[in-house]
Amino acid sequence: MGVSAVHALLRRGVFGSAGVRVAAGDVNGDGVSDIVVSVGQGASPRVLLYRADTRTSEGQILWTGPLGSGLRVAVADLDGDGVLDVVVGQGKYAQPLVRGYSGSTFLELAGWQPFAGNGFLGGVLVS
Ligand SMILES: [Ca+2]
Ligand SMILES: [Ca+2]
Repeated sequence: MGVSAVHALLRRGVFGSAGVRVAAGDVNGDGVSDIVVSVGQGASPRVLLYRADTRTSEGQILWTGPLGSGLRVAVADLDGDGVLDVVVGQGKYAQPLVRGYSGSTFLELAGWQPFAGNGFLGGVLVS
């Protein structure tokens, strides 16, 4: 799946009208960049991973957030294995959560709650 394929999904309205955030990087270690797309604030916040090796228009769902919160995405090597992982931050009006996922196994690698306990609902940016 390349950028043009994601663009085609956007044109078809697959992600609704809430807007999307995109991060790119090789998250399964095959040397080819993959694309992570999160749906912005709106009806169905979720994070989809489009790996280049699967060549499918159906992204792997990594996280579905609470209604209306929106999700932000980035890539970083969270476990130090030399392969980028997917990082997701929960947006405004929900608890500030950050989670990390393996792009190879799709399993959650890490999860933490910055600003816990102070009622902060301003959203978490990840980069
Ligand atoms: Ca890859
Ligand atoms: Ca890693």
